[in-house]
Amino acid sequence: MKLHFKYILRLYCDYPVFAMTTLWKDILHNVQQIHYVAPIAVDAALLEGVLMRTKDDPNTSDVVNFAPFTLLPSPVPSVMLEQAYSVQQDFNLLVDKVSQDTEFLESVLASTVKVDEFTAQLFNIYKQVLKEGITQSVFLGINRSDYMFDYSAGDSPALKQIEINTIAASFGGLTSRTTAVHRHVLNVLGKSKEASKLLINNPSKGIAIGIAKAWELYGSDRAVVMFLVEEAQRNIFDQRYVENELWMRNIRVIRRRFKDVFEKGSLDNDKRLHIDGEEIAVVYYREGYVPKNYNKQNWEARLLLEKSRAVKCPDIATQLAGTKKVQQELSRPGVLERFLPNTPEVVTRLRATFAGLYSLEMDAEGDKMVATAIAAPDRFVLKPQREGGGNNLYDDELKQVLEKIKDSPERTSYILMDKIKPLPSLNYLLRAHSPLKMSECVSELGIFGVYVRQGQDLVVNRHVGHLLRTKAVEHADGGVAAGVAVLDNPYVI
Ligand SMILES: Nc1ncnc2c1ncn2[C@@H]1O[C@H](COP(=O)(O)OP(=O)(O)O)[C@@H](O)[C@H]1O
Ligand SMILES: N[C@@H](CCC(=O)N[C@@H](CS)C(=O)NCC(=O)O)C(=O)O
Ligand SMILES: [Mg+2]
Repeated sequence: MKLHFKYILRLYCDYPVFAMTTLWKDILHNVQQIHYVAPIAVDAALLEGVLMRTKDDPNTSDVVNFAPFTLLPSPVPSVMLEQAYSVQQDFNLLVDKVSQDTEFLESVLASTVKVDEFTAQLFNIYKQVLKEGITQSVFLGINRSDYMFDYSAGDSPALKQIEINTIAASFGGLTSRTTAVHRHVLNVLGKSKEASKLLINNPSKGIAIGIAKAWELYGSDRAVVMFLVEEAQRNIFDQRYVENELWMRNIRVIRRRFKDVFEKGSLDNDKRLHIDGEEIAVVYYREGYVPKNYNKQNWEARLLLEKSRAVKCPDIATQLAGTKKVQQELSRPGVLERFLPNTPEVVTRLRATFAGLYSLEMDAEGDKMVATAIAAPDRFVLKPQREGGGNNLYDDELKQVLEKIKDSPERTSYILMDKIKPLPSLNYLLRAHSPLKMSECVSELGIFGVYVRQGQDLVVNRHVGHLLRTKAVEHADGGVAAGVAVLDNPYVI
């Protein structure tokens, strides 16, 4: 009897592993069927509007491609999805609190700003705004907390946060159209029962509702929302989904670049922001998170925006709150308690999602971690203060870089993180002009969070949907925008 119980328990515990590795087994190896259904999937994506402009022609919609996506939805254990959703409002609250703690941001980023020019520039703007006094009274956060499922401790997965994106958290629009694509693919494959299990998901609507609330609280019917957009606008359709939700609510949207703000933006006596005769209520940044987005004029434009009364999403402090260095410091004992006193259950929920994160400050603790990572580089990821994918260092490269900078303060521009070991599953990654082949893949789950604060009152705090991105295991790093990962949907197991 005892043995029997143990056997059942083991089977139960192994269930996610079993389901992760066997889902769609009957389809994946049927080459003829795959070749039949892949073009159907691509047409469905085009019909649904899962679109991206091309690399060669990023500023017209004359020729567009489907955005890359998986042929089949990928397995996601239900406990992982539930846990990720259940902690999102806590993360919203945390980011908002960190963004208001000047002393914390200053002390945590002190070494980083000495060696990282980009963080230093952002920090300078932050300081200038603080010095002049913050005129913005409504705050809007749109973030995405990203996770992978770690199987390094055995057969049951642990939800581990990769990072939280507090600026330009993307693909909430396109992903809301991918569910219909996978549903169609599964129906065509005779899996209508499975198709009906796919979750409804529309982050762009929740994001727009957040922007609309911030616009309303700004309190001027005539004012518009400004999307601050890139020079090369490949991902415009993802943005249009949010934009069109706002138009449907009778909120006018304009799209401008930093250059336009530099040339034509101005502040009035009340620090209200104006451009081309329009008053701006909300600035929604889809640009401004990497050094190459800035030249001298663009930095000036950023400063002007930050000085204004307009609701910036994010304001400069919230962008800084999303840095990797802050993420690492939040994992130190006692730090979460500083921001969330008297709510130990919230602290426990948040901390459970933290992977090992280590500082490389010029002290004994930093020395020890440098030596540990050089001795076992495959256990870690070395991360600079950058966003957008493709910046992290792994394995030999990690070792070489650490060996080079180990005695220099330059090492404090990085943080070190335990490497997550997800369980790979098989899929086909569909990308325009790429051959159809089966790949061993891993997925990253993101949950979108939206909050609005007026003065000290948090008037909105919600999770608004998810994004699953999947990449071939050969790539250690990189998202959809970087051309590595593709859009996906969770198939809950
Ligand atoms: N600790 C980790 N373990 C395994 N892979 C990781 C880890 N951290 C990051 N990655 C991979 O690197 C990618 C980029 O890292 P991330 O921290 O999200 O930086 P970015 O801001 O550039 O998106 C992730 O999407 C993930 O694929
Ligand atoms: N500028 C583009 C891309 C923005 C971008 O790369 N955002 C990052 C966060 S800073 C992201 O969410 N990337 C997801 C991915 O590329 O997979 C946009 O606004 O759509
Ligand atoms: Mg990322």
